[in-house]
Amino acid sequence: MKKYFTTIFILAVATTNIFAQHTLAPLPYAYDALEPYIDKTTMEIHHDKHHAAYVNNLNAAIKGTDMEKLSLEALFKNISKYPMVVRNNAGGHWNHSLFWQFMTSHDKSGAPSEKLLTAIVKDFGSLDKFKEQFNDAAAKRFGSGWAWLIVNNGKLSIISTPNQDNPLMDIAEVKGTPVLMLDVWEHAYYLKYQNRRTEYIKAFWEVVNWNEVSQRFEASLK
Ligand code: MN3
Repeated sequence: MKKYFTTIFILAVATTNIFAQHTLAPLPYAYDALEPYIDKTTMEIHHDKHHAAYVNNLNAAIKGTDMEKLSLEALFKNISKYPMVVRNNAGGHWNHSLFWQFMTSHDKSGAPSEKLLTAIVKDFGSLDKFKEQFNDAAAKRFGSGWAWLIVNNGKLSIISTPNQDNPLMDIAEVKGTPVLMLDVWEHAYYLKYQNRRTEYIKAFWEVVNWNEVSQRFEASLK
């Protein structure tokens, strides 16, 4: 009997690998960990429905094609050559997987490392001025998209992208390694903040995982 179940299990795993190259990882914290700044229901729907849909749609779009063998990063390098459904859903999957890492509960938010803070002061004048510029990019992104803090040759800059585009894609106006990002799609904030995107952006700073941001910035310098 045990052998029978083992066989079923192996078959199930094998089938999953063939038909679902990309998988949805669980959130790195509880759904309510970002309360009251970002509410539990929003996190449940955002991760379990929206992010899951990007993964499922991506897997369906690449099934049986050469794209199935490529990593998301490899797809992004030539994303202009692939169908729009792949650009949107590969971007959606990669962006959200990273976005979750940049948040944590308010009590664990911490502060930028000394190295990161020095770079922020050098490139933006001060931490407050950096936040102002990031908030501006997030608020002014028309429709759906993302605001990003990226690093390129040690220099920090702020950009925004439409839809699920990201600064790794060949179509990006400005490319770089993301060290912080914010989802400004309405699905990220509408339940709690409705049309008040600026309130959501302000709340985001209360749950930024500065340890993660600092680590990614310092790793980008190596
Ligand atoms: Mn989203």
